[in-house]
Amino acid sequence: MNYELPKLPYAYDALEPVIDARTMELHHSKHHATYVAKLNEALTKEPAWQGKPLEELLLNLDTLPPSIRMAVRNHGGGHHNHSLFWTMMRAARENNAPEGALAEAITKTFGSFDAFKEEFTKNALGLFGSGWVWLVKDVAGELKIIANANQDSPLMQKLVPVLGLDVWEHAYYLNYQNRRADYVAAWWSVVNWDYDA
Ligand code: MN3
Repeated sequence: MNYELPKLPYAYDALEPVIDARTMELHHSKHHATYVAKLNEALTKEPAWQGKPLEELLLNLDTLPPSIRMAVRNHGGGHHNHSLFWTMMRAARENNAPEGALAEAITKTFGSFDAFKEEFTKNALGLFGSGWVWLVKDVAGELKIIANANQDSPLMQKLVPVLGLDVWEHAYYLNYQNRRADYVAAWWSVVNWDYDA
């Protein structure tokens, strides 16, 4: 069984003007599709590992055969990260903020929603090169913010992704060029806080 590129839960232009349709189309149909294709290609070398849930591979990266370990890390991580990313966004809303238990946990952990956004943004702007910033839950259920290089998945650190932001240039360069700060600031309005981690 091969992994498949998931359909977006909305149209390519649904996140405009925060993320433009062309960026979404390239990001999904080229970048994400390539991670899926390369993951499938790599796994043909180790048929015993084909068809397993991707989460299982990422959680147990160290136990994979060396012949596929790096491909699963990069392309499997890329496939999993992007699959989450699409569902963690929705059409822009004003005053977009979490509610309920997640809102309470964020306030308890970071002091306030604004303080959380500030800390998350600091990580996004401070990440050198390509990678992702994540709000995650650890094994004790505590929230924290991490910045991972490349396509490393929080699952590799036994952390549960709650919210992720792709800060690779391909995620924003067409619209924002080098202005990563503007991309991050605008992105808060398209976060899907109803995503269920
Ligand atoms: Mn990407």
